[in-house]
Amino acid sequence: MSSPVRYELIGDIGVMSINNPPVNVLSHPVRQGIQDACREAQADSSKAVVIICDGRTFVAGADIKEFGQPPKKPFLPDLLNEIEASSKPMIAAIHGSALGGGFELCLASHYRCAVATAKVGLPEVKLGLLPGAGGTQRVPRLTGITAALELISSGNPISATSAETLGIVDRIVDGDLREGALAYARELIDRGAACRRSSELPAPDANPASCAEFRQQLEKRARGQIAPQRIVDCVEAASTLPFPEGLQFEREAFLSLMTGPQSAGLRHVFFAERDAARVSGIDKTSPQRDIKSVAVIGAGTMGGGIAMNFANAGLPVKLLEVSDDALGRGLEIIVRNYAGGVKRGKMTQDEAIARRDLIQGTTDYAALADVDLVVEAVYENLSLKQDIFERLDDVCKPGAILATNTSYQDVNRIAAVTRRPQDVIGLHFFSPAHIMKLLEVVRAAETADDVLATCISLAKKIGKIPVVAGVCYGFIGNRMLQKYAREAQLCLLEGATPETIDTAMQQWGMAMGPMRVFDLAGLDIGYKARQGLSPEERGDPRAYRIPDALVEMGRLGQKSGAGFYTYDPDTRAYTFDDVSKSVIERAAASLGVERREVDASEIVDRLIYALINEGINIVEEGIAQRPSDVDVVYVYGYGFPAHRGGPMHYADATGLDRVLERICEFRERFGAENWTPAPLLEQLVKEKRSLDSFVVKGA
Ligand code: T1G
Repeated sequence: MSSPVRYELIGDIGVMSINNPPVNVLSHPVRQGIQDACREAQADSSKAVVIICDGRTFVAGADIKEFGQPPKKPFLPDLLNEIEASSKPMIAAIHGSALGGGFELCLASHYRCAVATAKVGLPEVKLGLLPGAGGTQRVPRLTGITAALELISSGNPISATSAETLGIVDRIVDGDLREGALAYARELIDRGAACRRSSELPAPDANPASCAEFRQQLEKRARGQIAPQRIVDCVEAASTLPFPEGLQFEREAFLSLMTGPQSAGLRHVFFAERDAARVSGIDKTSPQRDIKSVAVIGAGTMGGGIAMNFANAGLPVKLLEVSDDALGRGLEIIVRNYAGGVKRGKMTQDEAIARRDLIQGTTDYAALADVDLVVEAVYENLSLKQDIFERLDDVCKPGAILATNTSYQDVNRIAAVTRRPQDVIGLHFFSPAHIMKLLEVVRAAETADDVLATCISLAKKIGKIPVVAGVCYGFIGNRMLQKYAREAQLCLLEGATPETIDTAMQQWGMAMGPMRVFDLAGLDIGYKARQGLSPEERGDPRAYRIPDALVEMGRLGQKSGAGFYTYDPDTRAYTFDDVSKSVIERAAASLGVERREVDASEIVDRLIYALINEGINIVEEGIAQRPSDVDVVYVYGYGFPAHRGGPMHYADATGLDRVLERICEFRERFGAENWTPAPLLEQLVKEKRSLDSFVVKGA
């Protein structure tokens, strides 16, 4: 099989071209090809060598799929040392994104040129890793400790021009990169430029204050994560150890992270996110409908955020409300959100204005006659939604996709009121809709394949991560959340406090404790949603005795100044007050619940294993296509710690036998009503299999 690396001589310049689509990762054949080309260049008549890539990007990193497999020589750090030791100047020519090992390849080269649109970065930390091929030793020598700490611990790519300012890119090339790189090589040869080796630069000045400050920042920003702290160790080592020892120090830290559970979790999420968009019977060649204009029904918080998503992607949006007042309020929210985006540096003022101008308000359904997609985002009431879909069925052109943003309602019953159920789908955004990346794409019984394919690719276009869900109460995420919330409320009744529950879950890794999440979302949302539910859909009545009591006394959560906690109107500082305490105690007394000490480990296991058990039921019923889809939903939609991989991955990592054992303990203590083990869990434990090995029928 031909090597993915070509080497040729153009006059007295060697050109090494890497071609390993789609993103030129440094798989073993690529590393071998680079080594062969580098050795050939040492012996030929070349006076300098350009390293360049075919396709859409420079090398995007090591091949993550190879991690965990027996390593094959040449190992990347050794290969890069060989590149750096070259007797002839090595010149990296960058386009697209030079990331991870790809950027380390550039750093081991003696010179670096790039087109202005290129980006460079070391995103290893986002995989629970750190640069393992010299990045933590070469970058500090080029930029100093502080800039290196920011670049490596954030994992965020920077522009070629920013990299030039930092001194890690030497030349910005206008026009064709290959031509520009050859001209730059010519210039270097003509001026007798030496092989400039980063490893031979003086060690950066130690900066213990900067290191200490980053350690503190990272404690908060990456709570519970190991890799960020190890990055500081390695960068610090660059100022205290000679290069070879620093490289060894980095290698040991990298290998320790690579074989640890946190990187396994983050790498799982990386691939799970991409797998989620795969639907059996649908692929990139499947027919799709053309979406050139969109309408959103409802200009509330959700509707406004949804409209922004499409405007941000350059699509004109008609935003419909029932009155000019409601429309005006909705458009004001959008203007405020864009102003916030400008203030946070997410966009320029001009970009904000251009996007805002793509959103046109209307109160007339006739204005929706020509749109290609409508997203209904009104209040969670089935009959209201059905009325709207009847009107849309009359007004919208044939072939328009009619989507509902419902969080819970039965999309089949919404589709049933139209004459075009094949055009109806659920697009469940998460609040705040213009920020949260998750999008549950709810496939109803009659949703056409091209409608589903269109919505999956449209989700990516608007920067969302699509996960396909079947129709059930709460789809994937909210159905699991109901069990998680149930256990939180029962722990509260039994003696835990909102603080002990929130602290336990946040220390375990959840972005926010459940009590604060409920207060933030508004206790009245659940209260109103429950009014229209059957007892079976409502679940354990004990689980909402407290929130119902709080709502009925006007404590709706943060928006009313008090819920489980009271909130300072200025600082939003929250405290657990006596009113809330007495509501809880009264509820427990009325239910005959004996109060006791509920420790953190019991809280964590009850809430997380409730999530896991329901997630496994969801997989078994085919509501989710695969277990990793459940992980994507909970990591991107509900703040589950990505370094634990998501509920399903965490269950596998814990051991399904251990999970089953603990659930059976809870069944003994709390009853089978809430704690019947998922049949699939029992089956997998019996067969000694993992969730990861389970493929949903027809997926
Ligand atoms: N390894 C293996 N496969 C990868 C990959 C990687 N590093 N990066 C992407 N892919 C696959 C991806 O799964 C998908 O596959 C296809 O390529 C297109 O990706 C030693 C240890 C480069 C910005 O973390 O950020 O180097 O779904 O859909 O949206 O110090 O891919 O088509 O089958 O994401 O245009 C460090 C990870 C690795 C970069 C392009 N590098 N990749 O985004 O396409 S560790 C990274 C990305 C490392 C060294 C360390 C993005 C992208 P499929 P895509 P995209």
